[in-house]
Amino acid sequence: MKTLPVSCNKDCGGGCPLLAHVEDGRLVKITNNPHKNRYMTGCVRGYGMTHVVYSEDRLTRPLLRTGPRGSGRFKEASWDEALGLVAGKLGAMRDTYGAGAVFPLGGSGGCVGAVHNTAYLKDRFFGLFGPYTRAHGDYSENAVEYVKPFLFGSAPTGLDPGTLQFSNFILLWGMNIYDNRFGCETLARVGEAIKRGIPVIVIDPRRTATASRFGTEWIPVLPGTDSALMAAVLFVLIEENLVDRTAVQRLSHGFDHLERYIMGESDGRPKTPSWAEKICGVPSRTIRSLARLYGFVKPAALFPGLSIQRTWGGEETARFAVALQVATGNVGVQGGSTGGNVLNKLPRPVCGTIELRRSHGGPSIPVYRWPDAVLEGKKGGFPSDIRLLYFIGCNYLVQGSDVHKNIRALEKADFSVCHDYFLTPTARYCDVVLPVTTFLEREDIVFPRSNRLFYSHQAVEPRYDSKNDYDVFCGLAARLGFYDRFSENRSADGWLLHILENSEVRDVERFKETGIFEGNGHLRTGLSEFAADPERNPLDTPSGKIELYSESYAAAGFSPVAECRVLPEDGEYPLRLITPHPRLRTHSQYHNISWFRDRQENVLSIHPSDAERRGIHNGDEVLVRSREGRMRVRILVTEDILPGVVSAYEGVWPVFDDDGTETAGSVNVLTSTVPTEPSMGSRTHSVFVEVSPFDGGKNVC
Ligand SMILES: Nc1nc2c(c(=O)[nH]1)N[C@H]1C(S)=C(S)[C@@H](COP(=O)(O)OP(=O)(O)OC[C@H]3O[C@@H](n4cnc5c(=O)[nH]c(N)nc54)[C@H](O)[C@@H]3O)O[C@H]1N2
Ligand SMILES: Nc1nc2c(c(=O)[nH]1)N[C@H]1C(S)=C(S)[C@@H](COP(=O)(O)OP(=O)(O)OC[C@H]3O[C@@H](n4cnc5c(=O)[nH]c(N)nc54)[C@H](O)[C@@H]3O)O[C@H]1N2
Ligand SMILES: [Mo]
Repeated sequence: MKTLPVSCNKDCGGGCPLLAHVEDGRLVKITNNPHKNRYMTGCVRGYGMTHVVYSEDRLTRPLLRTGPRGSGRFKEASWDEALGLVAGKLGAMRDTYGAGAVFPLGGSGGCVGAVHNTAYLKDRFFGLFGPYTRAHGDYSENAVEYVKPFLFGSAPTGLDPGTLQFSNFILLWGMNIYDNRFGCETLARVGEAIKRGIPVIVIDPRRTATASRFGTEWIPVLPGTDSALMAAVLFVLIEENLVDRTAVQRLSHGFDHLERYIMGESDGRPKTPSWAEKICGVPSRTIRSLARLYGFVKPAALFPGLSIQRTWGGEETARFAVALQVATGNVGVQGGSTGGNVLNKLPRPVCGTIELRRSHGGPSIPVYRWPDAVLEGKKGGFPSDIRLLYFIGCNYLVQGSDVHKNIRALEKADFSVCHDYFLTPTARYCDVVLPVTTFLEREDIVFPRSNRLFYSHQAVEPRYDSKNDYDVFCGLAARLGFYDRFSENRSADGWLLHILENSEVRDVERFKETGIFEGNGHLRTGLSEFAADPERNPLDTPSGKIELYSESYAAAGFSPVAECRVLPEDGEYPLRLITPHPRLRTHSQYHNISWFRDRQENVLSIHPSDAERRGIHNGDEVLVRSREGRMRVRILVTEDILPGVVSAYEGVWPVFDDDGTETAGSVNVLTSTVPTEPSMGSRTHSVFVEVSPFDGGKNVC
């Protein structure tokens, strides 16, 4: 038996230090890397990768479609035939319609590596191919990333989780650290804080495992209304003289404008707790005590979850979250936070990637609107007419909002390609499916969300006839005449060596042996230099400070200060649906693996009062309807969710019955591609639905 350090290379904010146990060339099990510190842990999705690598569903050879799209009818082909076909189509498309007809999508599937990184590889390949149509932004953090430059300029934000040892109060605002990964240390650090006896408040429409196991208090809030709650917390801070005026003065610009809005001087509506209660459902007493706690106890770390910005008006919650941290003097203070984003964006040890940095030059479309762009093209106001779809490291048929629309977009394309290791619903609709390796079948450097690098060894040989994404692109680049520029005449391992040679890592052997390279300092708080001396270390914003009032933001037609912006209620669809991330999947990954599927229930949670009103009992099958689609699912009646809210996890692979009703619980049949503006980002947590008992199909309208 040999053991090799590996690291889970998934889009889950983890990037965990693991150890592969290999016997006779076969992966036997995965455990934690013994060289990790005591706070780092892997999770079940990393330990369980053996089920993925050896799954019977693994794609074995390239597939060419023979039946209608989505039918699942394919024939096997050699790599030469498949690559020849794809390269031929790409070249012909570019010659006939221009590179703008080609639309590559994805890049999150295996996305935290230096070389085998579907985002970098896609951009590198298509960047050399020509001015293709690019999808910009992302599904995860679009709204917060959009507002950050207006607030902070280009300064990196975030904190090392070790700094939580200095916090005297932690506020998890729409964040579920128990089920979701945000780096591999956060959970243990918050756990330690709890043991110290500090308050940890969880603000979430659901009583999650985070709230029940880690929270000292759960504050349920109606989804998509956090901007009202935040405004009212600010109101109390102002009214009760709890604002740290010195910090506000030193660090920010425009608090006076925000204050006028909060106190109702600009619009005649003071944002009092009782005003907010009607919008967000949190009792005004609770709002007041939350504000007092946050105003008095320092330092306090406010973590704005990404969920609160994947809502209608998510830009506002992201801006308010920063205003709250400024107002309480917690910005850039150890134990406080810099809450631009919950994911640590602080620098990592010097280490390159295979990314090709150059300007793209082609048309660009917000990723949240990809199916609209395919379906509507220039006639619909989009910058290009798209004909060829290229999916790599994503399952957007399932994960993009409005599954029916996604299917129509895939049906409309002239040609489509997918790299994956399973025949996902997206791959099923493609013309060519190319089987690729998992992270355990190739060598890479992985970037965790901390000041470290992880080395991930190739633990086993690639299964069947699968190739690395890198080698697939090499094959296509060779056929299209730009192999030299794409590969720079290096193999994937050659790239790794090249990157290591130019990195901060001096002792490469030791790095490979332990799998962990420690950067300098793990107690960093973003913006700390600025906060310590804003005169000497100004931000690169117009005022040099955090801009709570921004003229340039207002140029997009929105308020220059954060404001309460909530999706108006919909009488026909009275329940608010949220679709959080599941513990036992990374989005849609693992859904097809029975070991995981059997342990992750796909149900719709509803409060007893809402169930009773609709004649629904626990365990019933129900019909969920939105303006976009219909879904059948089993119901879980529970007190662990706020009345008026229903919740089902994202990531189920859809199954349709004859009349188009989804029957497996794939929530994106219910969501909409109308984005939150101005960021044009995802609003999957702002969806209105109605739920009714399922009566065997008679109530389907
Ligand atoms: N196990 C696992 N971990 C993951 C992932 C995964 O798929 N599986 N995905 C990773 C990725 S790519 C991302 S982007 C992050 C996602 O991170 P988040 O966006 O933070 O995750 P969600 O599960 O959508 O939401 C977190 C919590 O917020 C609550 N919530 C939903 N809407 C609202 C709201 O309007 N207000 C408030 N206050 N709370 C709300 C949900 O009930 C949930 O408990 O997680 C990462 N980690
Ligand atoms: N309703 C709802 N929808 C959501 C969300 C939500 O909260 N609610 N969350 C959104 C968020 S935050 C995100 S990030 C997106 C995620 O959307 P996606 O990125 O589409 O999600 P995954 O299901 O993780 O799909 C990744 C695919 O890449 C494949 N893969 C893994 N590793 C590799 C590799 O190395 N190479 C290749 N070629 N393929 C690989 C996997 O098998 C999988 O099929 O979903 C979004 N969709
Ligand atoms: Mo995400």
